[in-house]
Amino acid sequence: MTGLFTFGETMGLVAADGIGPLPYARSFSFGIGGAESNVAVGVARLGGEATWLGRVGPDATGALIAERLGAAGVRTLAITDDSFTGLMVRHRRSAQFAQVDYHRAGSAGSRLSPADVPSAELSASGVVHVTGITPALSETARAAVFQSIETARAAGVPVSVDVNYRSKLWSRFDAAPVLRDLVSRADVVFASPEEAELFVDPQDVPAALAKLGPAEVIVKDGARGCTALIDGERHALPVLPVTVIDPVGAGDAFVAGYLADRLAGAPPADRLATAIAAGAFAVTVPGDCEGAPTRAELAALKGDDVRR
Ligand code: KDG
Repeated sequence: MTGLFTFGETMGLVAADGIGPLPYARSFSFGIGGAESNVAVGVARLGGEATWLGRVGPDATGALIAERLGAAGVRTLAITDDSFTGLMVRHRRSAQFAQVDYHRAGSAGSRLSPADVPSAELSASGVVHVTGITPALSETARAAVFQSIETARAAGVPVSVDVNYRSKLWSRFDAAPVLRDLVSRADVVFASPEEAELFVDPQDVPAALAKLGPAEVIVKDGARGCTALIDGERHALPVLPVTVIDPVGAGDAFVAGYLADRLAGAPPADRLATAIAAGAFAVTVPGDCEGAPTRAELAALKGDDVRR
């Protein structure tokens, strides 16, 4: 296998339709969401091979996760656990700002453990992608992340890390040393400036992250685009002008764009251009992974007209 291998918690997503405070929401949509599976969906939509592994509960939401990811073309290794599938309740306070409540403590997804992750599969993949969310879920989930990184490194498989700090899961104080450790073991790192500043000097974030070890550092800066330091070379790209409907999932689509192109052997400048375009496409559609584009859709967007 030469594709992406990723694992983490995917949850049911109850999302208020429209924009405004939750008490005024008149209707809700039910879907799925999880940073790692969003990336897997993004890679699959772009024509890459992607495998996602995670624990789900013996409930309808767990079945929905397996079904949706499979339908999106992701090879899905869903392990059924005795506990429930976690849930998120999300509403958009404004077009740019989403608020989420988690119902996931003790969930199936949080009970992931090192024995769940098959070393042979992971070692045969083209890239292993993990996030800073999983180590915040439980001791066993944290161990699964660090053990998988060691297995990948021993097999010469590149490790990609999206820092993804979630303040509702752990404090800055608890997160900082773990996230720093994670980054120092990665080959490819994605972070926002705010996330990076939890554990590196804010003066020159790409350089400070690269100093920890990764050869490919990509700083996602929302509406300001991205900066990167890849194999010693600096890059900066602005965002593409699109109408923002829902910013959630844009970061994951960005990561998927970069990794899909990396797996396909594209040079850094092309990977970043695809990442920016995939992120732009994602914000034009409500939902976590629904907006991840295909190659044909990206080509239309690069022509600067998302309506084609
Ligand atoms: O990137 C979007 C994710 O934040 C969302 O799907 C939820 O994975 C998630 C998490 O744990 O916060």
